[in-house]
Amino acid sequence: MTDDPPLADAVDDTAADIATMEIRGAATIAAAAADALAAQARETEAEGPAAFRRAMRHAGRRLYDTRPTAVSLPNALRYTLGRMEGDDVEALRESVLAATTAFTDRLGRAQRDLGRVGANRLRDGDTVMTHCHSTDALSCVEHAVEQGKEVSAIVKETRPRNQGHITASELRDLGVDVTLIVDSAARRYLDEADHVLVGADSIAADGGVVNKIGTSGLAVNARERGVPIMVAAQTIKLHPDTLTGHTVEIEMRDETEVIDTETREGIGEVEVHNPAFDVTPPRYVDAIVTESGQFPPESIVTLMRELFGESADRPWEEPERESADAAGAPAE
Ligand code: RUB
Repeated sequence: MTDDPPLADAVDDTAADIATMEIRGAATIAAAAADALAAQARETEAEGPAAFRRAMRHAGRRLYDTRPTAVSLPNALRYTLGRMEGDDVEALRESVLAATTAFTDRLGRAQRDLGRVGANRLRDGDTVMTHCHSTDALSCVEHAVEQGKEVSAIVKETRPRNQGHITASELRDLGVDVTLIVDSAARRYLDEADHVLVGADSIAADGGVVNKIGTSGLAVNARERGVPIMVAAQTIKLHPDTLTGHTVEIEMRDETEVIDTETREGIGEVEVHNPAFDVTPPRYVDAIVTESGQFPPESIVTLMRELFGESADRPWEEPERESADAAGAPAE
């Protein structure tokens, strides 16, 4: 085994911030990963092209290992590391920097474009119910407001980490009237909502939507109440591995997010589970809004094939041949 090449501080810091959720939300995670890879490209003191590529792959693996559910992270790595090319270190460096810049621009553009599509679904005077904090979902409201529509929001607080507070604050900045509710009040307030509007961490090939825990229960209740469910998700949320039958790994987080140790000990011996995400089956979703237009969930697979083909590469992994060479294995 060889030692992995050193990582730029920005890579270690970003990975730690993603793991502890200082950096959170799928699109924000992707943008931070691209920035970290750019820092790695700038700072890598590789002597040759092979060493440079190894350093970039190591940075990719460090970032990849942080949170398993948000596919935007591996898709960001695919986009940037997949465009790494050149015969010398400087050419490789330039290619990564160009790719990270293009990726970040694309993220911003996609969010604005899907926001315009989502805004067209909202009418003047509508009320949306939100869950968690999604920059893609908020872009739809922002564009509706820009179109001169008055929009109100019922915001679920979203236990255990209360990302609804961030949503409430950002909606207030847009001038939207906000009513904050506890999660368990959602069904009661659905009668006052015209849309459920959520984001996504990953979208599976069958149109299943992986998003913050509680989204699926909200969607089932909304369907029962006749409230349409809109998912705002730029195409970086499409999970290419699901094309070949893989399932999306649901992240389980620390129990201390749910209950502090003292309170827990006061209760007695209990198990505490803290799944971060759940899967909403496609039959409960009315529309997935992307930068390429809106799709019924069942047809998202067409877009996924167009964008990723049939297979998803993993450019952060060591190619078998190269790692064997580096480990001193005899050449064939
Ligand atoms: C965030 C979450 C968001 C999606 C989409 O979960 O579920 O709805 O990530 O966000 P967490 P965006 O707080 O655990 O990261 O639209 O900003 O990509």
